[in-house]
Amino acid sequence: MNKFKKKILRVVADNLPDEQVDHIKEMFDVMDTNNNGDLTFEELKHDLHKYGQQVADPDVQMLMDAARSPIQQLSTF
Ligand SMILES: [Ca+2]
Repeated sequence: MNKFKKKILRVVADNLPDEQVDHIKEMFDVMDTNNNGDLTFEELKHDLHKYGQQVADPDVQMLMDAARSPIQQLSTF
């Protein structure tokens, strides 16, 4: 991940209201199909396709990074 993208993700995570972070966490939990606390590229891609979303691989990666960032920050509290 490049520095610019990292910075964007950090800003997004820092500015999300708590409810939104909760919502993202719920989504994360649903998508974490093997419940190992981590969301893999394949899990996210599979879930998006399940709901009929045809998303290109780089976009899946971007979504994964965006979803992960707030979760990882939460886990450091
Ligand atoms: Ca998983």
